[in-house]
Amino acid sequence: MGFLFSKLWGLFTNEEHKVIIVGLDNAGKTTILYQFLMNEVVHTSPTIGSNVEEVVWKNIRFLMWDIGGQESLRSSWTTYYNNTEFVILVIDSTDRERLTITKEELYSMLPHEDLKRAAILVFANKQDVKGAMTATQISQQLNLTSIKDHRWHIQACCALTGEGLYPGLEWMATHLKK
Ligand code: G3D
Ligand code: MG
Repeated sequence: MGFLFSKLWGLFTNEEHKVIIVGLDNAGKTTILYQFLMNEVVHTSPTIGSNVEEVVWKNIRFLMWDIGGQESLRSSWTTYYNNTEFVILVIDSTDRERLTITKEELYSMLPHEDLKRAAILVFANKQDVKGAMTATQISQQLNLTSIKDHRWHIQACCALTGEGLYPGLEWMATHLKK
């Protein structure tokens, strides 16, 4: 009964699905968020604090939080976790040196109580840059196949052109919390 009610309630209210966009500074988080909003490249400056925008796609409403990625801000990520349905982890595929930091951040997030039911979408961004790591290489480095308690998916993309971003959204649309 409670389940049916919440289902119906969701239909009537056209509920929002909460998404947090995380990743190191300079990965392309803000560029991705604004691509979703207006399909054009915007000039970003390093995010201080967070940006939040509603992205509507195929009648699904996503509330997307773009959280600043500088080291000093990463400890505050947890304050955004509550009710999160999707974590979008954005990776600068040219940044080989800091991939291990991303890995540490990822594995410290996953066990968090508020993210227990969240699905993880990894964007292997900046694929337009020559020599960028492929999604497969990043997947191996991050050892994604070891993640058994969260649904996850990795998608190669280029935030500047938007290529790959909508296939990512498509995956999210098929993995909404039931
Ligand atoms: P952040 O919000 O994760 O910190 P930004 O990252 O969205 O601010 O992007 C950081 C820089 O990377 C920006 O460059 C942005 O234009 C660039 N960028 C984002 N996505 C891509 C991509 O797919 N390909 C390439 N080549 N660059 C990308 P600037 O020069 O404005 O700092
Ligand atoms: Mg930013």
